[in-house]
Amino acid sequence: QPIGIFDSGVGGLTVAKEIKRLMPQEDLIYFGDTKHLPYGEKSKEAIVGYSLQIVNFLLSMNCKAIVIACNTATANALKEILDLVAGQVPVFDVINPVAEKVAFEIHNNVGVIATKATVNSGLYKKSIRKHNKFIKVDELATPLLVPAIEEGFANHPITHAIIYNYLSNSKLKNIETLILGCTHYPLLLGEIKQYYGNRVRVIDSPNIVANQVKSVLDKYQLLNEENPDPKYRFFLSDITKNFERISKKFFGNRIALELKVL
Ligand code: DGN
Repeated sequence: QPIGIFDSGVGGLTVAKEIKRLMPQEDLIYFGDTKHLPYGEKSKEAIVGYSLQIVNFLLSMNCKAIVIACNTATANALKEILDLVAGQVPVFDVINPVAEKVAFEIHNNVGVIATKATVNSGLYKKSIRKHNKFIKVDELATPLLVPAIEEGFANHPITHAIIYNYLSNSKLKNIETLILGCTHYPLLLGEIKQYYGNRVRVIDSPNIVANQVKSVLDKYQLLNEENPDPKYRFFLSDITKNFERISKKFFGNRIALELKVL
């Protein structure tokens, strides 16, 4: 049985890639809702509606676990997704495991950059401070980054200028740790690290999430023991050139893009 992973577009591939690296025997089904992206600008109702349709699809494909590889969907639809799944399979999100780790391991000022819908939910701050009241958390919406990445502008002077503009915002002035609160942003990791040098620690969210998936699946004996030829299927609600390019870069040429309009 495959692990089901979804995002609004290419961002969740950063999580899928880390899942593949840590669990190379697993079959994966990825759903990118390219027709409805960016989620970051949508209402909660719309994000819940899209997310539930995708989760139903992944369950119908017999997935043994669901990974919400999108912060915006986590921040707006996690509760509704958990209600829908009703314990049939484990559900993983990209905010809670990161918030927990930061709350226990970091003792300085933390910044979060994310989409508007994630920042408006305040979920990072709430989840971190639930575990550790003493951490100062500042969140900044950085909405231009997702469209820039989806348009193929990672590592390009345009994104460079946007990053510099956002990161010099006074809200992030005194941070020592930065959470990339959107699964698209690790695609800009090099440029973000270049801006900060060694001053700020950037959290590796895909690694934290993939480790949690691995340890829970292991605990429930749901990991594949022997699967020398794992299958990777990618369903998109709209097939885009950028998705094709990035997914090939991450997963090699053995991938098939399939159109699935929900
Ligand atoms: N990748 C999504 C996230 O982690 O929030 C957001 C992408 C979007 O649609 N704005």
